[in-house]
Parts: sequence; C-alpha cells; structure tokens
Amino acid sequence: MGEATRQGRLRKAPEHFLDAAGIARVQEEARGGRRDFLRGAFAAAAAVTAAGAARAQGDGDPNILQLPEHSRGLGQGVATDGYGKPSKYEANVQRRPSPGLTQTRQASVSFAPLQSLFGIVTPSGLHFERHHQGWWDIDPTRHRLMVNGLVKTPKVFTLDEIMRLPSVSRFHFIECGANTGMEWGNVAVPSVQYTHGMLSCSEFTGVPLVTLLEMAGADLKKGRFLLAEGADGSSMTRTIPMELITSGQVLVAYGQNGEMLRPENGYPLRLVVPGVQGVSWVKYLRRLEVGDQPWATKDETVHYVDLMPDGTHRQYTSIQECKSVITTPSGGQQLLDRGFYSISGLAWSGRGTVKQVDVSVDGGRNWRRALLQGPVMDKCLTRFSLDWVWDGRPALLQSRAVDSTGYVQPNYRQLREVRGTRSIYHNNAIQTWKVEANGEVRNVQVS
Ligand SMILES: Nc1nc2c(c(=O)[nH]1)N[C@H]1C(S)=C(S)[C@@H](COP(=O)(O)O)O[C@H]1N2
Ligand SMILES: [Mo]
Repeated sequence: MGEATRQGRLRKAPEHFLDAAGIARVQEEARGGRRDFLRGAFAAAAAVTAAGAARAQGDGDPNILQLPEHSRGLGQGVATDGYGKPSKYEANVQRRPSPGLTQTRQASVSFAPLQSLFGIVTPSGLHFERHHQGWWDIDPTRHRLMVNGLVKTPKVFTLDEIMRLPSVSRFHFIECGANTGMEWGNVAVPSVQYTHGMLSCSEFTGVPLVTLLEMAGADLKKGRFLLAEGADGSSMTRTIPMELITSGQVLVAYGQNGEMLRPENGYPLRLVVPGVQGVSWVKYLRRLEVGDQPWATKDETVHYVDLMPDGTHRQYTSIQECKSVITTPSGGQQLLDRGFYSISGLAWSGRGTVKQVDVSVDGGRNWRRALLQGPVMDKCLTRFSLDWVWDGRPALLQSRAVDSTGYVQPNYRQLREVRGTRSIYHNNAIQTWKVEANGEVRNVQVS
C-alpha cells in the first residue's frame, strides 16, 4: 500500500508543476527516503531557492552542466530476452491483492493500479485477476471447446479450427460485479486501486459466438439461453441470454491487446460478454450448451445475487450499470502545491456509450461538464478530464456519468434507498475523494 501511495504522489506531481521545495522533495523520495523523513526534508527545503534545487538535481556533482552518462556512453544492445518489460523506475506500478480479503491466493483478487494508468487500455500484465480455483497455463494444442444441447450437430472445436474463422477485434471493459463491493456500508479501503480496481479494458480478438452456434445448427427459437463452462476446478458456469449472442456482441476470444490472452485471463479461450459483469466472461472456456431455460447454477443462486433491503435476493442482474471514478487525484495521492491540476478519470456503461460526465469539486453542489477523450466506444472505458486550479482549501472531488440511455449514475443516498447497505454486488455509486488542506487525498463518503 505504501508503495502504491508513493507512486501516486510522484505521478500527481509532474515536475513542471512544482516549486523548488517540491522538486527537492520528489527527488528525496525517488532516492527512497522514508515518509516522515520526507516531511522534515520538505519543511527544511522550503527555503531552498531555484538555484539550490538545480544543485540538488546534479546529485552532489558541482558541475551541473555536465552531460549525463546516457548522453555520452553507449546504450544497451537489442533485447535478448525477447519480451519487453517496463522501466525499473516503474516497479511500483503493480496489480495488488488486498491483504486479508481472502484466505488463499487461489480464490482471490488482484486489483489493477488505476491511479497509475493513462488512456483507456489496461496493459495485459496489469489486468485485474479474479480466480475461484487458481489459474492455469493450458496447452492450446490439447484444449477443446464443445458445443452441445439444442443443436443439430454437437461439435468439438480445436483452437486451430476456431482461429481459422473470421475474427473481430473490439475494445471492451470488464468489471467484476463485486467491484466497489467493500464500500456498501461505509468507507473501507484507501485508494482507487482497491475501490475500483476490479476493472480493466482491453482490445479483445475472437470469433462471434453466434458463428459457432450456426456451425453446430443451434435451435435459436427454442434455445433462448446458453450455458458457458470453464475448464478449471471452479466449475464456473453461467447462463447467457441468447439475445446478447445473436446480436453478435459475445465473442469466443483468444486475443487480448494484440497477443494471445494471458494465462491469468483465461488462455487459450475466454468468453467476452460486453456490458455484463465479469463472472460471465468464463475463462478456460471448454463447453457451450444451448438450452431453453436459465440453469440456476451455484454462481447464479448462491453467489452473484443482490441482497435487497427486504431480505430477498435479486437474481440475474448481470448488466454493469453506468459508473465513473476519478483516478487522479485519488485516495492515497498527495497534491504537492496549489495551482493547476487536470482531474482525470474513467467512465463506462454496460448499456451503451458514455454520453456525459460531470465533475464536482464541492461534494456535489456544483457540477462542471468534463471533456470526453475519444474515441467513445460501446461498452468500453471512456477517459474524461477537467481543468482545475486548487486554491489550497479542502475540496470534495466527485464524478457523475450519464450513459446513452439517459441513465444517471446515482449518489450513495440514492443507491442505498433502493439497494440498502448489505449487498456485495453492483455498487455504482458516485465516489468522493477529499483533498485536505495539506494536499493529502482520502476516500470519504458524502450523501
Ligand atoms: N473459468 C473461470 N472463469 C472465470 C472465473 C473463474 O474463476 N474461473 N472468474 C470470473 C470472475 S468472477 C471474473 S470477475 C472474471 C475475471 O477475469 P480476469 O481474471 O481476466 O480479470 O473472470 C470470470 N471467469
Ligand atoms: Mo467477479
């Protein structure tokens, strides 16, 4: 956590926003100084002039104008390990589990570091992970996908056969239904990585599932539902309504961000069900069964149901409603100085495109229209931003998204009126980050 926080502070403070004291402080921090030590250094450095800061930049070298080693010497040769890695200076940007959340690492979650990412695409190595029974690196030459049930000719496909078919590539978000699930009652976790990090976005490549159903001669009149099953030990099975499939949106995917899926994300085959909660995106996909009614499997009856205030459970609420979050400034980061900041975040909707995002810096009293960065795509993350000049006083930052159906993201009061406080899944409330007078940013809830 401390690491993620430090990363956030560095990210939030590009050097051109900083005064001399700020530069000295960031450099101390980059050298690995401890946090309380830094506080002292900050105060002491406050008197440092710009010239002093320039000296600090020379790192003790009196000849500040000397060219750095990387401008004089010979750099490294072309790769021998064949697969590139991020800079060693980015080592803090990691997906992270939440300590104590689960008892084993096999039935667990790692959260994507949203505070450190730009644009809309999640690098594959930082994609969040959710496994119910551990992940596998399955031999693609031995993997098979069966299509059975209400079909004329049950079929078993090899990966090669699937990859010979016409494919499509599309950008979509995937969000676990339990994302933000720890925050139903009150504030529970400190940073956007943990409040919203069961969210990622990739370009997926695969075959429209409807193609495979047509090849098997599926009865699309009687067969109104499809069961998808994974090949891991969790017996992950989910019912998918046939309308989603015949619309051509659901993919049997093997590609993610231009290469094969990562093992953690379902290599060699996974279902992509745009707009629908992550659990239906079955990984290690091995069987598709066409049927005439929902299956009511364990992951549709015991888990992934919404506990309502009257004690009943809501089933099959699969679509991820419109939601947004400011990723910077966000919890655990620190504004190092007053002045200009670009508030930036992500918005998405399982029902279509993001139409509008408004941002408030006073806890929802006044709203300003944020800029949407294109392309704005269907069931995909959309990056928004808003210029802001921080005057050094406490502020309450919020974002509120509206989707192409006109649905407006609710605040916590509105959401709890309908859903109560004891649910796990589908918390899409407006997130609030409080900027303290000293620049620290904290997770808070206001209604
Ligand atoms: N076979 C299989 N598929 C699965 C799961 C699983 O445990 N096993 N977890 C599901 C859940 S709950 C989610 S949120 C997504 C997470 O996908 P990711 O690990 O690629 O982020 O996969 C879904 N598909
Ligand atoms: Mo999930």
